[in-house]
Formats: sequence, structure tokens, C-alpha cells
Amino acid sequence: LHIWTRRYSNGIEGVTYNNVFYPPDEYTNIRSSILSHLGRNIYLQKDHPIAIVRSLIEKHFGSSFVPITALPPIVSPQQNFDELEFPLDHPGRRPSDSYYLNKDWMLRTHTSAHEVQVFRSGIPKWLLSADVYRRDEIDRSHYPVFHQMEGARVVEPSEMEDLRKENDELAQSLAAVNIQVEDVSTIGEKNPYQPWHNPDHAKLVNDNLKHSLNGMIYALFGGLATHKGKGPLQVRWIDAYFPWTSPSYEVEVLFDGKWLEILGCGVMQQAALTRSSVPKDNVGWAFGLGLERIAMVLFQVPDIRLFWSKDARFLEQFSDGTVTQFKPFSKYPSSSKDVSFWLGEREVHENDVYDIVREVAGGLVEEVKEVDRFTHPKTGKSSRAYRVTYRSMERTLTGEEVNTLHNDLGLKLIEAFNVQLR
Ligand code: FA5
Ligand code: MG
Repeated sequence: LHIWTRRYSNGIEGVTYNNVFYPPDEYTNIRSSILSHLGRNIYLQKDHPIAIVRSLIEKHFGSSFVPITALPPIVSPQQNFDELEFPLDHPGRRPSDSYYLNKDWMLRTHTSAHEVQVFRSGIPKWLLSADVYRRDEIDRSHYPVFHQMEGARVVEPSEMEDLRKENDELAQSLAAVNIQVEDVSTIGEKNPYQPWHNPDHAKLVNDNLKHSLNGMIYALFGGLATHKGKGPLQVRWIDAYFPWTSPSYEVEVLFDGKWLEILGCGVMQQAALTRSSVPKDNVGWAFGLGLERIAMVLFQVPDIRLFWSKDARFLEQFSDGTVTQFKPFSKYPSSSKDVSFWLGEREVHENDVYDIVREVAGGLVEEVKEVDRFTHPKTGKSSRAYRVTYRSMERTLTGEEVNTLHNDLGLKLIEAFNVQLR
């Protein structure tokens, strides 16, 4: 595995990954702080909490769902967006939201990027886990690299009677456990069934999606000590919109008094299935869930950065097949520092600022908050201020170290955006 970057005279870096060179262009926005995560594969690492959640879900669905892993993260925008019916002006396509190697290649932003390809290979039931990449804010529950599991199933007309029986059985086993499912979706109105589907078949597949996911959620969360003696596990289905599913839903779990979004899902749009050469009388469902979200709750991990830790005090606490509560090994002190600057000629997107902070501080940054945005009434010049919180998960940072990081951040901001520090 070889990753390196080459700097061009215009300052844009080209990337070589697995011996393929990606020539830079105006889309290129990937930095070495992100590239260094490619190939880490923590979701496959023995005894790692992310891998434990993955295998718990795989085990729950059983061997009829084929597990798929280790697909490389570099995909085309066609795979990530077009094959899934994303409109051309969808915000997710913008380089401010996604990482591009160049205009033809990007890091997948979701595991749905592989749906068409996997259905095309003819596998009717599958679970695909992978690392995904998004440009986003910086805090204890957001990291630019996280993991998703995609699950999907396609059903032929001849299998529909069996599906009806399967649904009855799933409904019966859910009735026997302590779960309360509230469905506040408005299916049929704003969130319609597809007119070209056999209505009976679409409903069977829709019901199968619901029962299957409720069962999985109960398998994961039903045994949590926090829910024992506290009444049923509460699950809520709400309307959602995804370009490649209809109806579409988001599913939330009530945890510690708050609704936590676990996944997005829906009945596959037939256009996307047809693109996979699936016969047009087949009906399918798909879901995509966040493995970190679930792992943070199940293992009580307070900061998403811990999943990337190589510290034995973190890693040695977990073992395959079991869910145990993380025992914090002391929280080291944090140090917050502000940086404020006047913008030069051009606007600066906050995600570009966050990437520079990641580049400078890597895993030592806990949070970045915009604390001020101001335009001078006379000069018309704009200023921005950010509060950066530095904290190591593994040791106490010295004042000198933090100063060096913060000074370096100022210099990098000047270099990248031609701003003037205040
Ligand atoms: C998607 O990514 C869709 N691909 C899901 C999907 C698949 C819909 C198949 C329909 C059919 P969304 O962006 O909402 O949707 O992310 C899905 C899940 O990933 C979320 O529910 C959450 O659990 C997790 N997730 C999303 N963003 C983050 C983040 N920044 N950090 C950690 N987990 C995240
Ligand atoms: Mg969502």
C-alpha cells in the first residue's frame, strides 16, 4: 500500500494511491491528514468496538445475508451520486462537503455508493461495511472518517408468499419482546409507494424492511442495562427523503431521554435496481447505518476520536462478541485558544478551516467552534473567529506544544486563504 502526495507549483497536491496517480484539478481537496486513514480498516480489526458492532449485526441477520468488506474507498461521483438518482445540484456533490481526488474520483460519502454494483453481481441479500468520508464540523461526535453498514435485499415475485410468512413470524417475535415501535411516517402521501410496483409486493417488502430493522435494533439495544427496568425500548420511524428509495425513512432510538438517529432506509427506487439489471418485477429494500453512532452508545465511548486510538488502555478493554462499558482511563486537560482573522479577497468555507485544523492538529483537536463573524461597517472587510479546543486522549499536552500547534495553525491559514490574523 503506497500513499504519497506530490506538490505542484500551483500548490495543489496530486495523490498516488495503490499505484494509481490521480492528477489534481480544481476539485482536488484531499489532504494527508485524511489519506492517512485509508487502509486503517478499524472495522475489520479484531476486538475493536466498531468491528464488534459490525459482527453483532452480521450475526443477527444470519448467513443468508452475504457480508461484504474491504472495498476500496475511492469511487466515481457516478457511483456515489448518479447511479442513485441524485440530482445534479444536490449539495452533497459540492467539494465543500465531500473529498475529491479530482473531478472524476472521490472518497465515498456513504456505503450506498456500492448498491448498484453489488445488486448487479446478483447477490440478493447482503451486508456491506466500509469506511466513509465527509467534510463536516469538528466535535466529540463528528470525525471526517466514519463507518457505515449497508444492508439490502431484493425479492422475486415467486418469493412473495414466503415473505408474507416470514413477516408474520418476525411480527410475532417482536410482539414477544419489550419494544415499542412508534410509526409517525406519512407513508402514501408525501412519502409514496412507487406507482409501477405491484402494491401488494411493495407493501410486503416495506413491512419486511420494518420488521427486519426493528428486530436488529432490539438485538443491539434491547439488552442494554439502561433500558432494563425502564419500560420498553422505544423506536421511532419518521419520514425521510433519499433520491434512490421511496418510501424512505429514518429510524431513531430513545436513549438517555434523547432520540438518536441510527439509520436511513427505504424501498429501492426501481430505476436504481434496473440499473443493476435486476428484473423489473422484483422489489428491494436498503438501509444504511452508522457504526460509530451505535458503538458510542453500546460501549459508552464519549469521544469518536477514541476509535482511532492505538492506545492499549483503550483497545484492551474490548473483545469480540461482547458489549462492555468503556472505563475512561482519565481525561486529560484541554486547552482552548482562539484564532481570528480578516478575510482576503475570497470567501472561506468553514469546512476548509476545519480541514486545516485537522491537518495541523490531527487527533489532538477535540472541537472547533465559530465564535464570531463580523463585517466592518466602514471598510467592508469581514472577520472570523474560531475557538479551537486541543486535548489528547492519551496524555497531557504541554503549554508549549499547544502554542506551537496554534501558531502553526495561524501560519497555515495565512498560507491557504491569504487571510490576515487579528
Ligand atoms: C445515508 O448515508 C444513506 N446512504 C442511508 C441510506 C441507505 C438511505 C440506504 C436509504 C437507503 P445519512 O447521511 O443519514 O444517510 O447517514 C446514515 C447514518 O450514518 C446516520 O443515520 C448515522 O447513523 C450515520 N452518520 C451520518 N453522518 C454521520 C457522522 N458525521 N458521524 C457519524 N455517523 C454518521
Ligand atoms: Mg440522516
